[in-house]
Amino acid sequence: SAQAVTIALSGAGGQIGYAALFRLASGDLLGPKTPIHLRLLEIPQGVSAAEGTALELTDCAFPLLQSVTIDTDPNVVFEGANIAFLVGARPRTAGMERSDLLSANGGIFGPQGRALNDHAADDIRVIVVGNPANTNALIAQRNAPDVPAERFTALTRLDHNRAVGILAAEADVPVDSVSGITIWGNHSITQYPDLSHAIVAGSPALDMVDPRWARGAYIERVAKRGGEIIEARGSSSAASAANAAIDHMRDWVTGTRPHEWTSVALPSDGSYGVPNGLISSFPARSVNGQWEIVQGLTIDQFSRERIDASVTELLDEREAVNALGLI
Ligand code: NAX
Repeated sequence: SAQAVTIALSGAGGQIGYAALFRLASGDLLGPKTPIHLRLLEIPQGVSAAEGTALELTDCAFPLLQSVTIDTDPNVVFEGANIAFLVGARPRTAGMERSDLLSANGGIFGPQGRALNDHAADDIRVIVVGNPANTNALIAQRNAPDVPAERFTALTRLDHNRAVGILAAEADVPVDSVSGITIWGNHSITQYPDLSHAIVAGSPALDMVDPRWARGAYIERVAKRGGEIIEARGSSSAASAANAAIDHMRDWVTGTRPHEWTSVALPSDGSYGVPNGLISSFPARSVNGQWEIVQGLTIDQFSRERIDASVTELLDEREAVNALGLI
């Protein structure tokens, strides 16, 4: 069998952790030949729940699962990690200002970034799921100066998968007949799900669905899908979020399908006018284990305004964490 891979996951006692860990241990990420070590990070209040999950992992008797350990110290958990899912974060609670939220998360993602810098394996790949995901990823990345910046990404694949599913339902085609969708910008309400280049069953999406829907209700439905799930389920997206994080990491390691792209929040190289270094969602392909931003897409005025609005929000968040001394 292949060499064992060490996967670290923070927030292991939470609901996304519960939805992700069994799939990671069963081989959904790296296939049926790669042995897995799981390293679980929690805060003291979450350790017992993570221990329960670890007991259940034992009870699955997964052939690939070599070991599971739990710790509250990121320096211990990230030792030798090849892959890190940073899921645990400080949620916004009543009365919390945005600066309180950013500073509480800075207190998490700063130390985690330093721990990754000092202890992770040379090939470390990081995805941040915990919100505000893009800016938390930026904080971790800036605190890990010895790790190449492009190894830090944030999850917009859930938004992307939602955008695919909702378009396919509207056009009444199977999801694999849909391609060329992009989520731009921040994983927030300002995100821009863009159908300008999307294809539905071989034809431009904007010929297959009402273009007013595509640039109106559709954008809102995708951007507010998280709220729709909370209303229906009574708690936030968990299995779909775990699934998207695994899709993101699998594509990163093993490559996107030929002629297809996905959406990834990654450090900008200035493409499409997004300021350098900002962790913003782009159309991207994974080639030889590295994300490449899809180049040369035409951006019309509607798209330009939408992208700029979300990027402005990201710039504001960067400014705020900079002022707080977090980056
Ligand atoms: P839960 O509250 O169920 O679990 C979070 C877990 O993280 C808890 O067990 C908590 O003890 C732990 N935790 C908190 N701070 C930690 C730290 N410093 N180190 C290690 N563990 C820590 O939340 P869950 O539903 O699992 O969601 C986790 C995060 O994902 C939230 O921030 C949520 O907003 C975010 N989401 C992001 C999405 C995305 O598309 N980017 C979508 C899904 C999700 O809402």
